[in-house]
Amino acid sequence: AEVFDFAAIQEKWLPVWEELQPFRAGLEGDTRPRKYVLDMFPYPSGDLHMGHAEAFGFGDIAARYWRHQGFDVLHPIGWDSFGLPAENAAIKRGVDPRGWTYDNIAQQKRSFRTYAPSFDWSRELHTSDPEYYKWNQWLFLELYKKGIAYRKNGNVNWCPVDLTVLANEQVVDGHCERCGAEVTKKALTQWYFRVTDYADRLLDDLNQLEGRWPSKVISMQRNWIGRSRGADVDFEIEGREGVVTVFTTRPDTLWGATFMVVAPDSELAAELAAGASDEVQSRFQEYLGRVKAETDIERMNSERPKTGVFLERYAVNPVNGERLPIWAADYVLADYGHGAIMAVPAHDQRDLDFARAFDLPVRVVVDTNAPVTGVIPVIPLDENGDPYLPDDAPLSDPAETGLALAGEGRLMNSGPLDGLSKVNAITRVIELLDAKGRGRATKNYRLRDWLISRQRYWGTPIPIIHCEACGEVPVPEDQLPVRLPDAEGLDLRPKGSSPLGAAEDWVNVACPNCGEPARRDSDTMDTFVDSSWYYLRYLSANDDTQAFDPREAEKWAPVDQYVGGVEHAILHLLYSRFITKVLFDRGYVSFTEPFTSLLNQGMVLMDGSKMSKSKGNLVEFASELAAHGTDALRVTLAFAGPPEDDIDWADVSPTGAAKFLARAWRISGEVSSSPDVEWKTGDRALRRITHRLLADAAGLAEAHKFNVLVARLMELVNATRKAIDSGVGPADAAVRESAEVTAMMLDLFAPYTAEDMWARLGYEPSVALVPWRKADPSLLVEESVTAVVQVNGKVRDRLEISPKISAEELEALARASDAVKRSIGDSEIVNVIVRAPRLVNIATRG
Ligand code: ANZ
Ligand code: ZN
Repeated sequence: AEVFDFAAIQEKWLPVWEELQPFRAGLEGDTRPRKYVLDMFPYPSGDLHMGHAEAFGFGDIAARYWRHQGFDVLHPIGWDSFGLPAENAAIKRGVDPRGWTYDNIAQQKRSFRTYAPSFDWSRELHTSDPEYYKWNQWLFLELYKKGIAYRKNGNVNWCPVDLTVLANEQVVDGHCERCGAEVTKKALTQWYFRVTDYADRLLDDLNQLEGRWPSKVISMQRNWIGRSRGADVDFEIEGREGVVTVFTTRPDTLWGATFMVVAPDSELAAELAAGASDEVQSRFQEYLGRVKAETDIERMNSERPKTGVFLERYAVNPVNGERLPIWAADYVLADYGHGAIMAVPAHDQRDLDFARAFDLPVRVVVDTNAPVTGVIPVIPLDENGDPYLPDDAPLSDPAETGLALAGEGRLMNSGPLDGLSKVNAITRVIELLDAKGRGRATKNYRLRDWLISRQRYWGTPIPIIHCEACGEVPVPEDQLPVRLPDAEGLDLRPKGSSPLGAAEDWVNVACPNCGEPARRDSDTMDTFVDSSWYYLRYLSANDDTQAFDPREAEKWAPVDQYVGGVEHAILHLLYSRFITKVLFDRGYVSFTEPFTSLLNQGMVLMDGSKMSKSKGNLVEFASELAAHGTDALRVTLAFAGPPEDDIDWADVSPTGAAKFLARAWRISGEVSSSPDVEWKTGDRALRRITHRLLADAAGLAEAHKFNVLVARLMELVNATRKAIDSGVGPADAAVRESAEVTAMMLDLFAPYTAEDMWARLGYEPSVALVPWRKADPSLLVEESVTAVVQVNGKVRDRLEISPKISAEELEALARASDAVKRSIGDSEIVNVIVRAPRLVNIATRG
């Protein structure tokens, strides 16, 4: 047989594509409808890895598919090239972070060139270019003008080893995500973006994304924003002017409050302690010292034994005048709600644990055994979250059982609320408090403002000048960009203040306002700022007059299909959504969500675990690419399973993929009819298979069932092979038709092979621009048969297939079925019996 030499084919077509530039988008006069397909841009740490191969492979399938469907597809590429790894490499190896970064970009570009995603290279961007970060600074100033960017002194997560501020999500179980050191708190003046002002919109607009984003990502965003509804209630403190406000989600339990707890690290605690006895004061100071070393995560851990200090002061319950002792305890956080709570031990587990530890009273005010009917029917849940039917058993006593009565019920021991259901009692008590001016309905969020300043070198300088007389002065727009000074001569080692502060020539400037000596802000921006709006910069990547052209945004944005890892499920997506809303409010864009549809690819694993150098199980992209070539690698990744699932490299077969490609390619060389054959003279059985695939392929591609599409292409190639060998022969029109359709569809997964097939079939490049063929309905009515797929004897799926299907094809289709995969789960396949075309039985173990 003819030798399929993937390397020769790659070498042949790369220069042709580079000459043709078939993937330039938005050319003048192009009237096609538009699609914007975007992959999360890579970070240039070393060469591309298998994760990139997978993600960019999927993104490219989408981009190529839409092009075949007649769209002008924008599929750009750039680099997220600021950030800590460059700086750490610089510190470790004494190299220049700039040089390190751009060398890596060059390496990744070389790999991309061979891997051949259909990028529009004319829009390439790097966030570390002054041409990019100039607009990052512009964006900062836009936010600053609106009061959305502001500076405040706060306690920040601090890594004592990396000597840097960490965002909440970089703290994993109280430890630094990067180095594993225990995270502490440090008081620093920092820049923030007021993302909390957008909390409601960030939450409510998630509804628009339902069904288009993975539901897991949507719920992670919801939890991160963490809205709770409840009430603020004002308490007076004996011997003190003014009120202390607490946030509660259960104002209905106000009559059950038996003490108050304040966060030890709040101003209120310090003030109250200052008025207490010397002994309490010193106990409080000692306790505060311990609490400061704790992380929020530890403090929120409900399993920890409760600790606290009684402050010898009393609050007054606004509804019944009762005196409530005030304690300082670490389970109340300073920066959630108001940093103080009313404790209702009978109905809140943390309060109950505390009350039992310090022998404080417990008063039941909700009869959780009373049936609740009424406007909203409520089914009570037991401690496992299962519904149970209330019985007549007496109420258990939380003080004795240690179990708070958190469920639904009717109010008791609560004056005017007695007998009401929880829901109605909440409404009623808020009315009562409102009338007295002692409380009001309110909402609270877990979301915090976005801390954007970093005391590091390799990032966008913050465009602010600090002047003794004028205060914070924004750098005038015509002086942007504020360029990053050379790293040479600067000590980049982390020390808690920015290395830029030592760049004397750079940091000392005249105040733009009064002309007196002033200093530049020496912090740089979190790189999540860079990536929050890059999708817009691609639209005007070469425009040096504006960040992006709103008219281009109108044409292309929002992104139709975004592809990237689930590790960005929270922050990158949240911040992009936030910045998009800010730009919407400022009139720069006409949409409020940046990414219409999102695909999270799974991970590439090895023997079931994450690949890493240290484990010695790293599958290198470069060596796989060299060994199997672009197309076999891409087909392997697409065929391995649904794109959302993890791929275990130990279970896949690039050699199998290469054999399939060779089979398809050989057919294109055997076709002996000319391009002007009449399709309708072709063999009907083969044409049926071709047209059934044409009928299904669009649906499969749009539902991201790429693995099934590949399996169907394999079926078509095998059927064509059989037709050639079994008398239909290579001159039959159906053989040409099948080969052409194969080339067109193979372009999604194997662009080189597809292009070469296309040329062998007598056409000009590029197959990437060939319009999608339409299925002929008269060929779709066919005697198909139903194959039954069983797993361990149980029917799991039924497949409509050709009666002529081969055993291997049937087995491949059966293994690609979602239902079958689900039922196999993690178990090992020990035997597969195939009786084509009727039955596949898969036996598993474990
Ligand atoms: C009284 C009460 C009674 C509460 C009851 C709950 C159950 P989420 O849902 O997370 O928003 N809380 C308020 N501020 C706090 C803080 N700074 N640190 C720790 N806990 C705080 O939780 C709201 C509830 O958490 C509030 O409602 C308050 O306790 C507590 F049967 O008030 B609750
Ligand atoms: Zn000044």
